[in-house]
Amino acid sequence: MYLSESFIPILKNNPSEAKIKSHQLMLRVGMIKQASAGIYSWLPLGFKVMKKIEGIVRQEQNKIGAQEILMPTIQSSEIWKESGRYDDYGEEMLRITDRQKREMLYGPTNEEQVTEIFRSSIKSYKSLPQLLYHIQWKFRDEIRPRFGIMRGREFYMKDAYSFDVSDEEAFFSYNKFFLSYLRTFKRLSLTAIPMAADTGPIGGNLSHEFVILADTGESKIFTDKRIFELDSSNTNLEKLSLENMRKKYEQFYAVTDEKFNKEEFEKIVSEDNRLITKGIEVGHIFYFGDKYSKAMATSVDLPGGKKDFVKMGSYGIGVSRLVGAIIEAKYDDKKEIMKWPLSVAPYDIALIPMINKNDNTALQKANNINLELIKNDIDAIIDDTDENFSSKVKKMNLIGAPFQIIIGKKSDGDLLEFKEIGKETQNLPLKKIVEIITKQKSLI
Ligand code: P5A
Repeated sequence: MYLSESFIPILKNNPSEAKIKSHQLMLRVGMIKQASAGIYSWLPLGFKVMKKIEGIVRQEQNKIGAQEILMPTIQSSEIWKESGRYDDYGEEMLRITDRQKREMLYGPTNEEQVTEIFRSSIKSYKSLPQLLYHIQWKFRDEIRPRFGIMRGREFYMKDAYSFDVSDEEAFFSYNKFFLSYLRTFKRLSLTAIPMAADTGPIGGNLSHEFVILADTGESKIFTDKRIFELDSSNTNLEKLSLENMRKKYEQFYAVTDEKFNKEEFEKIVSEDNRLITKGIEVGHIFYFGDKYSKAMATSVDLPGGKKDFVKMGSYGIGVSRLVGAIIEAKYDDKKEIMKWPLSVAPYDIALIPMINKNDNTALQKANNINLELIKNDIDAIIDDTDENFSSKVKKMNLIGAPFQIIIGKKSDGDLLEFKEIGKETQNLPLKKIVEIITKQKSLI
């Protein structure tokens, strides 16, 4: 893709309305455009990143046996009246009346809708467990939408729902999502810590928030530092392996402020290991047993002829928020250098030819390099403009492709000036460059 033909409206300076670096960068490089308070259009660069995040989230859901569906954004008030949340949800719910005067709403979450789907088809314990998810826009009329897409009113969420026959089986499902979340965030190059959390309007008494550390985060967290050293790569999807993994995490104190108890914290965690800081909530999982199934008369036949309400959990990932969360983690706003993890980068590599007015040999060379990259499934952006070198590099540093090739005076012969962002420049032949990128892509 040529930069001159792309829709990447880059601003010279940081927009003054943005208070945190992710919001600054997203506006600066034209990833999003505000439509109204807390509501955004996604422009090509931002949309590409969000879609890549969505793809990884989807793969990791599928790996634990969750099945994808798509529920609507607009829901009927009837099911919310059944669950009792129509009134409880209050002003955060956007209520709509259609032309027949029916009360509708823009879904803030889908526990009711998915329970309605489940109860119309599944009648027996033999069909359990069921793990269903969708990736869909949500609307919450947040009182203070802020920080761009971090706390939007309209936002993109992956929400999954589990249906089980007993508490024991339901914990098994809960633990599968727990593992899937650790794997998902790792593939996005984030260290997300599961923290015991409050359940708020979703309900239930077992819940973990997945939080990444960031000074600009809205969650205050209290934790034992040693939790950062844990690793779940040896865990498999067997019941016992999953239980042990969760125990491993739960042995360390890690809570959000609603669950914080100073006395307990100071008793359990030695001074050296205490960490009190801020973070961004990128995921949240809940177990609420029969809260919705009871209210919405959703039961299954058990062996022996009895019936019982199904046991449910729900599991959310903020897909649009993750775009901002990754920027908070990876953007050096002092040097104005963004380094997207290769797994979600809008482009794999930037080609920066030094173009003189009457000489387009460097651009020609960039085109030839690009043909070879395309053959190898490597997605490049080429700065084909005749701006000066330093402003070209500046722009590409903001766009944030993890690799760059500079095609200038020095690039005679086969060796190219190749740079992995954050590392020293190397002179390498194209074949070697392709090898390096292909290898890193295979590890995503
Ligand atoms: C779990 C899935 C739920 O809604 N019901 C279905 C449960 N949980 S949650 O914690 O309320 O939201 C899940 C994740 O969505 C992101 N999120 C937001 N992102 C951007 N703007 C918002 N206003 C917003 N609200 C929630 C968070 O990442 C949260 O963890």
